[in-house]
Amino acid sequence: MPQSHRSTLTHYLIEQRRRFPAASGDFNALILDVALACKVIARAVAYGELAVGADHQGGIVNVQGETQKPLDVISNQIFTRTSESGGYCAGLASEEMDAPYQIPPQHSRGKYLLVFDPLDGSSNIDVNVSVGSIFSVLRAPRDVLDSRRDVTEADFLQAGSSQVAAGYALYGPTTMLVLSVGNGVAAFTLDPGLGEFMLTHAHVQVPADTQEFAINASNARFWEAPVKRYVDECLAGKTGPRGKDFNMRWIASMVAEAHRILMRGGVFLYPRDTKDPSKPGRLRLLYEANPIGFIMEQAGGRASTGRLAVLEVQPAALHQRIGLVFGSKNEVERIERYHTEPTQVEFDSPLFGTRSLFRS
Ligand code: AFP
Repeated sequence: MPQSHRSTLTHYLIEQRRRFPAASGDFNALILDVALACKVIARAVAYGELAVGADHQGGIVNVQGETQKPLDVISNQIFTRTSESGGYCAGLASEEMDAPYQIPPQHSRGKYLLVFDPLDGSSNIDVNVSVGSIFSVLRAPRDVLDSRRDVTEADFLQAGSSQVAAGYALYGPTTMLVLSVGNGVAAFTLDPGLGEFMLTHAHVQVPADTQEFAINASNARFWEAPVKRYVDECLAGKTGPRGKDFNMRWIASMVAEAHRILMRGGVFLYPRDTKDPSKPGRLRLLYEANPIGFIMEQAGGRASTGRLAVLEVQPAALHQRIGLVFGSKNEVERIERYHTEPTQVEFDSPLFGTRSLFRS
């Protein structure tokens, strides 16, 4: 049932803009473009297999009879097309594109850089798990605006603390948009009848404590000692040093894990490990860690590499990967503390001690 008494995303943005009397309105318009892209992607995701059929050769075709592109490629096109024409962006960067995307000459250029992962979790879309789009808004450097030059990779290499806004859309049982414009976190639910994002969670706060953690345990043999210690203690539950039982979840769609943690607390780890020495982590700093880190910190949680706040990391490359731990503040701080303390095996752990399941 539509709930017209609720605020829309547009109302929320207008209210937030009152904090900046000199604002031009470009920022709000950019966020509304991003929200539009998310609505279009939500629809594409919702059609799933209904959007595809087989051609005479058995290939996969869409309803227009064209060869079907993977949904992450389609989502990238939707994000790009929706945000290039408004005149609010100086350039775009996407997890799906090797280099920064230049705003075509027929469109005017604006003062923001938009960074996005158009469809996070897409490798699991075949099994119908929740997936999402993650985005981050940065300011274009002054000389880009003055010279109107093309953007370069270096323009995007800004620490997460410089983000103007960040958010994600989650395509689950309902489509939600979660947004921070640097003044807390608000969550909106898409009313499919009205096509509007309605404010449903005005001040999202991550509980400081939790008894739920998320990690891909198949990587256990590659973890560093502080992570092993942390997980080991959680698994030991009431009988271990934590003195309480923990629950575990792993969806393999970070945006869905982030949403669960935002709604009820928890801690997520995709830490630096030794699996592939060329990749000091699985997740991307600019497209995943920074925007989710911004949201977590704005909701009273914490996001860290394990060693320092993720928002303080100076990016070195557009597609840089990084170890990431985020969620309930006290738990993330504990994991950071374990990275500074000498590792002690305090008890005979079922996972890593003498009775270890994962002994290397
Ligand atoms: P995809 O977008 O390629 O599906 O990757 C998803 C992801 O970056 C993140 O959303 C998950 O937490 C993580 O990968 C899952 O990785 P594992 O497959 O190693 O569990």
